[in-house]
Amino acid sequence: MKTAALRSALVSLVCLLSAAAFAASQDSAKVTPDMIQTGSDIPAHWTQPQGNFDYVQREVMIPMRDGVKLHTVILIPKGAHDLPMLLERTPYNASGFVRENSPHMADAVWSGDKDWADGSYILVWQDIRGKYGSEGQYIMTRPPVGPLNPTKTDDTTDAWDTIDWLVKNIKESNGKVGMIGSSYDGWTVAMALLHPHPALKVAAPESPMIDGWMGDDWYHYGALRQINLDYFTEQSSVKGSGKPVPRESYDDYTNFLEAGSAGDYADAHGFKQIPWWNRFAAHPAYDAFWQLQALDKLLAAHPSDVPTMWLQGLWDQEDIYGAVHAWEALDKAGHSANNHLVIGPWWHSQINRSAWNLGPLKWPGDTAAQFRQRVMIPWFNHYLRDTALATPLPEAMIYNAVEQHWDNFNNWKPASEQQLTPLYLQANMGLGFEQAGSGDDSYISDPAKPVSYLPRPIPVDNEDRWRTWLVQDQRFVVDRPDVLSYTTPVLTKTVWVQGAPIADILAKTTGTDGDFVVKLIDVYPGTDPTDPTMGGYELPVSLDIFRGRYRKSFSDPSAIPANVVQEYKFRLPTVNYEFKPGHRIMVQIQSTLFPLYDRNPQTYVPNILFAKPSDYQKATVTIEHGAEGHSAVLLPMVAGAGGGN
Ligand code: PG9
Repeated sequence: MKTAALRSALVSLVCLLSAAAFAASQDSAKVTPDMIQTGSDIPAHWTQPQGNFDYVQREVMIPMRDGVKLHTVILIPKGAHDLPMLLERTPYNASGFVRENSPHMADAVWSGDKDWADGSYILVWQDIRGKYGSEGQYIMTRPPVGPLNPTKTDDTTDAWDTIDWLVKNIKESNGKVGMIGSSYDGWTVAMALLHPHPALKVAAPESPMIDGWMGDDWYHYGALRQINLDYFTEQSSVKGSGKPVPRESYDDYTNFLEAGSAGDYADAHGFKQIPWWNRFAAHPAYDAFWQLQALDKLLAAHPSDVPTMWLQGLWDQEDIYGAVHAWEALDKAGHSANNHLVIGPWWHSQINRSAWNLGPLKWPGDTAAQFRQRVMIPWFNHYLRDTALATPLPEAMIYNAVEQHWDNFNNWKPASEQQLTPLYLQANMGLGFEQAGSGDDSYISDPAKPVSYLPRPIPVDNEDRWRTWLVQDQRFVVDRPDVLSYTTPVLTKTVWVQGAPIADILAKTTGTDGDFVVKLIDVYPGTDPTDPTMGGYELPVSLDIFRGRYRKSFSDPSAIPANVVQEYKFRLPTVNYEFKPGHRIMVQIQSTLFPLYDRNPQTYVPNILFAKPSDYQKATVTIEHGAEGHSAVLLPMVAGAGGGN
């Protein structure tokens, strides 16, 4: 009985507890107003707490003299006062230069900028007119105010107005500005130098685009760099970041060959909508359109007192012409005291990355970081922070890629003042300092089978292959019947070249137009015990292309008389190179470098960009090294080795 009473009491208790739990669960299922969101979960304004940040980021719209406002991103170290400002003006999205949402300024910025983000500089990036966050209209490398620009503004006035605003409004600054930037951003530095604001105290145009027709991004001596056609859509189809041209094939050799002329390719991909393409395509020769925006000439005519470091790479695959020619023009005009030339062992813009190597060429350390930290920043500090310089910057610093050190020069000679020694093409594919044997060599140049500039396939967006194509082992073309390779015997003494070699080719062709590609190559010994992969390597030391119709005048092209020997004389990129004993020197000649450069139809037409399929004809090209002319590469040879001057 006792047990039954206890059981019944327990059952009652369980029932009671269950009822209470049910009532409680009824309460917790109640929906209250704070559970419901009817608007967006994204706040109208988000503020990142930055208590632990070591910098402050400001975004401002800086007004220009015509009222247009330019979007500007400014990073200021926390608690800063009396700091100089480093300004970069860019068409490549100022906001994108601050890549990481990090509390530390050096982690927030990218690559080479980290060296400037140690708390001793205010960093400023600005979108140029018409790009990304800036107002106004975009014009590709907008020509200076003048005949090609009837407005009152250009990138000289915009830089001036920006610097003026910065020194008046950034209270944390010491009122001094340095400008820096590579490629297009190097061009904006050069433009600022045409009439610099007095607060601009120092400048470094890095791999700047200076003359787009002669030897930078668009043409080299009149041959179109058609691989850059992607740049037209990426840069000019929309205000922000445009897309490259869509491809049918993985291999760009096929894409461009099947398209026909560069103009056909552009038409097929909608380029007629882009005003820049229409202007560009109407001026294939070096007429007023190009002459009046060639910055080397403009800089020499309007020299500044701003201490300026002109930088580029020895194997700069995009703008190998600009810095050297700007510096030479200024030097010739008597302005070498404040203008310095620096050529490092770098691909295009590698000064702002790490540079332990360039393709297979390895350096003893990060040559770009070392240069930034040991030379460039102390030099900027000197002008912007009044710090002493341990040693003055020499007139020129050029890396010696063979001895792997920098050579300093206090009397670097512009190409026109150099003593040149001809290295002659000889019979039996020989090469030497004497004219030897008599004769010529011929090849058939067929526009249907152009010589590739890289081993195929050439994928469209392979950055590594693009950056290193100028150091590509040339053995991949040496067996082609349309590539002539002249080689010296094995060297017993060092041949040291410092300056710009000149190709002096005497040739005839059965066509009425044609291109000449000349490469100066270092042929490594067959074996290399320290690095077997370099055995027999054929390293291009300096190379370029020349469009035959411009042999007499860049502005006034003329048909080549068929079967009549003509001289094709053109300057190759500047070098500081030692061909060592045991190596051989090679000179290679060919008529195409495809698809980097468009094909010459080899029949004279008014505008090669719009050549028709029937204009593309095979031609027999004959290179002379005898009675009809002595083709050579003229070398700026120097005696001895090591040092500088
Ligand atoms: N080489 C690129 C460029 C400069 C100027 C005009 C067009 C292209 C660059 O890297 O910015």
